[in-house]
Amino acid sequence: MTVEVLTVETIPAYLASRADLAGLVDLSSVTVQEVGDGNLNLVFIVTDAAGASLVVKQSLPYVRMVGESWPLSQDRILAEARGYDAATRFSPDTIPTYFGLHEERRVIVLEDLSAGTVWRRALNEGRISRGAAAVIGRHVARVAFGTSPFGLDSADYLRALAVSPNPELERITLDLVFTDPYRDHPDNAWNPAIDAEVLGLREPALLDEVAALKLRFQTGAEALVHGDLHTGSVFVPAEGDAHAAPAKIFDLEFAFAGPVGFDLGAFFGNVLLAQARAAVLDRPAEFQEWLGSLVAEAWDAFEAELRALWPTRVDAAFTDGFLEQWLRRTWTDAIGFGGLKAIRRIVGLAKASDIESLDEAQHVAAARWVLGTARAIVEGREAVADREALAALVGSRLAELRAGA
Ligand code: SR1
Ligand code: MG
Repeated sequence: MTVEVLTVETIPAYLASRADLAGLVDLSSVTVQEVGDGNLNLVFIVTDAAGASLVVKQSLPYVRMVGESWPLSQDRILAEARGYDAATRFSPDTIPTYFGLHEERRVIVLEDLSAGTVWRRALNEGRISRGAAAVIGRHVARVAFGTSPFGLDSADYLRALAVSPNPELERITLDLVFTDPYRDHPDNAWNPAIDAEVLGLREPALLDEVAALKLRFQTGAEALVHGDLHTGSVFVPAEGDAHAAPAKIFDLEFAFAGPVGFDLGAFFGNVLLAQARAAVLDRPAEFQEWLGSLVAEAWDAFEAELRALWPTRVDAAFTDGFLEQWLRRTWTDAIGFGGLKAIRRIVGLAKASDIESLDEAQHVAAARWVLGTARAIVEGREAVADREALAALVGSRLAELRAGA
């Protein structure tokens, strides 16, 4: 089914037809801007003369970054709505206020957070955002617990699984993260100076690990996960705004029933990109040290929240000893997925501005470093037992990058 696409001109009449939204903005004085700068959707910010505002998001019948030649069902907004429903229930303070789904128009309406900054941009500018990584950890733990067999009885978990398909977007992730960077594909592109590193990604030792992680992604339906939790899916406060929440997570259209480590990994992989950028730009030591603390901050918050929720689990057969096993497994998954999430942003479609906006010499050095470091993490992840071991691995490689810069 394809529904009529909204425009800046049609938004006021559309909102006027939504009695459930009456009073959120004064429709007699609104201005509308289309601000979607992501890869997939339309995003409108609607602001009235008094400054009240909201966001209207509609899925397009194709992939925005490519165009109508890549059709994509507008049903993905239903997956995003399920993601917001779950997050609203289990972690309302880590997402924008969600005003609900209008299924017939494939539209969701959200609190406008645009007074803040997308975290990737803040990182690119060298800004420190304290507490944001902990928000990610807490959010992942709460939604994971609430939507998994830890928080749901078995029948509810199975029912939730049955109504949580997101096959088209899962397919995009399977292709872009787990498949295309490791073979010839027309959407791949890289600077020829890193040919050797890119072609090295096709060595069997790595391909075997990519395969294991791909199967884990496809079959590890532990909980409803965000599915695309990179630093472009997080708002942090504008510089100097001491009153705003430390971070809010948005863009849940890739939500699916998957392994909990996938969301943490998405964040970890993007921290790696930010670290490479900061090193080649010789950012101040305080900023680089803070970047080096983000994985631990997110993981510690995740673990603490999970441990706090554990006594409320619905099934005592999940023993305390099993929790230790599960946390270890989730850590290993997370760093593996993180490595692959970093690699895809260097080689495949949909690259990251952290690396793309560098000048050529810096770009080459950073991209080469990301590939080598990500590969070492993926291949060695069983031995990278905890956040200290990961920090040591990344830290020693960063020292080499800085020495060569
Ligand atoms: C075709 S969509 C490309 C990418 O944009 C999203 O942010 C996801 O990361 C996806 O892989
Ligand atoms: Mg997105």
